Amino acid sequence: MIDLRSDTVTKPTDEMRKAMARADVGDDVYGEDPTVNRLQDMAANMLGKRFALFVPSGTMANQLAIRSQAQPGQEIIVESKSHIVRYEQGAAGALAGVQLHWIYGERGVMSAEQVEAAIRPNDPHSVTTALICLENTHNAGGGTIYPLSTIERIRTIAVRHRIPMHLDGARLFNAVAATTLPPTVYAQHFETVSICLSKGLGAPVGSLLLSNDQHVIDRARRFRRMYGGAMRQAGIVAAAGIYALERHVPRLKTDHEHAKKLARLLQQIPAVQIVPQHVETNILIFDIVDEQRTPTELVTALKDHGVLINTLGGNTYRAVTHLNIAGKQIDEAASIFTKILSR
Ligand code: TLP
Repeated sequence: MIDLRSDTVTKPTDEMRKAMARADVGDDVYGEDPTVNRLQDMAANMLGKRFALFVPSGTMANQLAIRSQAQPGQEIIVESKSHIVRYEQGAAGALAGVQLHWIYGERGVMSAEQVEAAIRPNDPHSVTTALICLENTHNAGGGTIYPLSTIERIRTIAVRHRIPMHLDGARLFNAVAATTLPPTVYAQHFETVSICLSKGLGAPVGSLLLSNDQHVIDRARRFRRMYGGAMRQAGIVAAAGIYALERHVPRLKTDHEHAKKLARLLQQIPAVQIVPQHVETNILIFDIVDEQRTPTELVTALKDHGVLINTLGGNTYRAVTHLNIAGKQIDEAASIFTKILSR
């Protein structure tokens, strides 16, 4: 099966499993897991932040960033298709008590002007803006890399209004691999950054929340406990994260090449509408016009022939390349699409 549903489906490599089996562990609620501590230090160094907190998921990392920096009744600025808006089960409202002010970005990217216009006035009638959240790369936008110049412009506005910024960097290392900009160059503009080890980096579990602010990380640690995310001998999974950060960052370029190749091959199929230039990293978002089948039937037909993809609603679909997809499977996947869609 060529599983292009997500880069979350990757399985740990044998070497990664060996690193997990060898991991030295302790109780992380006491701060005594040496492998978790090493991962946190390593990630903090890579991102140029002083503190890091290991958490079970990207969703939790985002939610801890929100809960730790915004008060119930405040508002946060987010892009309309961001993971925080679409895929976190309304947690920002349910758990942090904040309301979302969402902006319709261009393939997930908000402009500085849009962000500035969304900041609430300092007026006793008005709700207050507590946090500005960006997502890089932007998942539902199609793996879009946030242009650094846009981040810088948004940052200037945020500083002027004294509003902290959070980066959902679940796939920050895809942006790093594609642009060759160091992660610190992105991270410096944000009070908090979340990164995921379980996406393109290929670890089975785990994310980190990073910040220079000890107070924010201390609060996040308390809320991690509240949300049920304080783990014990988590070094077993942290070891996979260390392995992934040490070995799997440069290879993300291969996933990007595969995604671009798949986009070019899919473009040749008349029923597929895709703009290959928009495929900047490992995510392809495209439309398929199929008069014969519903989206569910189409996905099932592809599955029956050995390709798995996700529907995003309407005629829109998503395919994601990753560690467990070999180059020849890109050609195979494209010919399966051609076969199914030419019937
Ligand atoms: N994304 C998943 C699904 O939840 C949609 C996927 O298959 O792409 N931020 C971003 C930008 C993400 O794409 C994801 C996961 C998360 C956060 C959440 O990570 P987890 O699944 O670890 O909670």
